[in-house]
Amino acid sequence: MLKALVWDVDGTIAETERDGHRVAFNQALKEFGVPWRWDVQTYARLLRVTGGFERLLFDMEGRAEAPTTPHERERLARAVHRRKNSLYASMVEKGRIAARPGVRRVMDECEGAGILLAIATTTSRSNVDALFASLFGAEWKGRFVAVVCAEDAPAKKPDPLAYRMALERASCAPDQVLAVEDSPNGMKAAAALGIGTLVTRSEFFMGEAFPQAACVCNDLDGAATVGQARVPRIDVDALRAIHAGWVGAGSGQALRDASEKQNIIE
Ligand code: XBP
Ligand code: MG
Repeated sequence: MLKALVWDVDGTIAETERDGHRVAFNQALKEFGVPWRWDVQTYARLLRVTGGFERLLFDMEGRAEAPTTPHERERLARAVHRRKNSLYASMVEKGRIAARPGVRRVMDECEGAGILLAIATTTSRSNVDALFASLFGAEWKGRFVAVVCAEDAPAKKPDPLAYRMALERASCAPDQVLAVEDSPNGMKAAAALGIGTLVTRSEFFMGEAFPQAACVCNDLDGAATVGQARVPRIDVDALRAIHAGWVGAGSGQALRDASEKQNIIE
């Protein structure tokens, strides 16, 4: 039985990256006198690195203008990242980021059907607080049985730690939940525990195939193939069918086995 829906945040709840985090990063870089900016193409490439701080550090490693010692790079990255989060929060508070299609509806329908809501994200807690207060109101926390952010799970996706903690806090087994994700790294994090994933491709990952997903759609209000059927949009019946198909086919166990085998080989 489907007990909970575990949501990713960036790219899944809202398109936060191109006009949110990226713009705030560029503003913070400017304020700190850092001479480079991230255009959309560069940011698309850097998004393969999860975590804003880690992304910045990764980018600095390839830049001649970056500080030379690892210690100095880390110090600058920390300061820029902190400022970026504060700029991002101000943008979000002004209502500049909207929820993706169908997100509010699916959350409401799940609550109506007794399906729990949880969050497993690699983004900072301050970003989740700002975004969710703006989208769902000041009382948003009461709607979620677990909210796992970067500070709780420092090993970022594709590491499964955020999902492991969300399951623990929601008192759920991997086969009692579905993850909702937008990116390959997010899907891999859920798959490592055998959790089935409904992928709602975000703008930077439209071209991805997501072979390990339980179901793939372009947004929750759009059509999707669930088992043999075509559904006009994702609703509670579709979520239950996706989940039942995933568990019934033993896909979770197969992925868990593959992931364990990979860990042994590595
Ligand atoms: C996406 C991320 C985050 C954001 C920026 O997380 O990788 O790094 O891009 O947020 P998810 P921070 O899709 O798991 O929500 O700067 O706070 O890391
Ligand atoms: Mg995401």
